[in-house]
Amino acid sequence: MSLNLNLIPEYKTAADFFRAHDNLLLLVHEKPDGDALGSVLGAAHLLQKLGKTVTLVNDDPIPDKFRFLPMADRFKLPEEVEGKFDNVIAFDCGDKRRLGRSGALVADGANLLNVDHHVTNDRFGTENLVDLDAAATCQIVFKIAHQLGLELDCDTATCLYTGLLTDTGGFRYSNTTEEVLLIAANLLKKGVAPYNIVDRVMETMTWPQVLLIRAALDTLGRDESGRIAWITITREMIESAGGCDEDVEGLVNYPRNVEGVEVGISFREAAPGKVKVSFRSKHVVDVGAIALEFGGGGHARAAGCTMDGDVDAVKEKVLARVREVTAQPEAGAGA
Ligand SMILES: [Mn+2]
Repeated sequence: MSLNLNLIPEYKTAADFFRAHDNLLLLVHEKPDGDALGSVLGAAHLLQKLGKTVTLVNDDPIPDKFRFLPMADRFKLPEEVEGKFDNVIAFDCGDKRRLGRSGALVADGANLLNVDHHVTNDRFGTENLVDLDAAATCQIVFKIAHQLGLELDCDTATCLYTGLLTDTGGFRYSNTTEEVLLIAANLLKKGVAPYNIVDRVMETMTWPQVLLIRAALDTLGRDESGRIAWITITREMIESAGGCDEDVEGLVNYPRNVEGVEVGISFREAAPGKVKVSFRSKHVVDVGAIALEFGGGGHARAAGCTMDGDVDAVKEKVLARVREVTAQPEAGAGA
């Protein structure tokens, strides 16, 4: 299969970094998702192939559904690692803060390569490969492998396929490009079992997750225009379902998917006085820009922020701003 990949010059920077350094610390954002884990583990396999030693660290335990990823058992908590690292690569992480406690393992003056696709990325690396055209950081890692001229084995391909799958919502979101599908097809050729992966990471739900869907849908609200809809998840709802914070992931798609809705929002009580707000939009509203105004970030169609205050106060503030933005003519009123 001929692959005509769009390789911006930073791919060479990244490939050179992979070749030049050893004893690397590999980091991703806290509460890692499929793309964060797929990209860092895919890169770990590539670096091992280059004969490098890697250390994988994250603030949070790896979610059960991602433990099948080859080398996922190598992750350590920052407390379990001694010393600081002079050579570091961060994946799928828009800014240094999102590295959490693990960020403290980066030595002063370290060589830090920042590999990401978030439009809000602040270029915190000493070298940066921020490819805004990439649907997933896994897509970027695939292209680094291509730049390095490395053949992918099935384990590496499985990691990269997982992130491509999750960050495109199962190849459904607007970031699903020709290049994404060409890369996915190439990964299948390496022996990836697509049904096994999608069943583990996207289809299978735990009982608490289903109970939380039921409870969350009970809170569904919509504004007068019908263009904004939301759900609310309280601590009490999560506890009585016997679930955890990750179980809430993806619920924001229910309000977003309602016919006529442009912006779907979920408000989750993260802790007393702290609310995690997730935004999804369909066609025109840049929710990444809205999230940024509230101290968060993300993409034009998917973004989030964490705000201080009780759920009702946060909801009022956020809805007022989203109403304003959604009512602007360029936000496609009547479209
Ligand atoms: Mn990503």
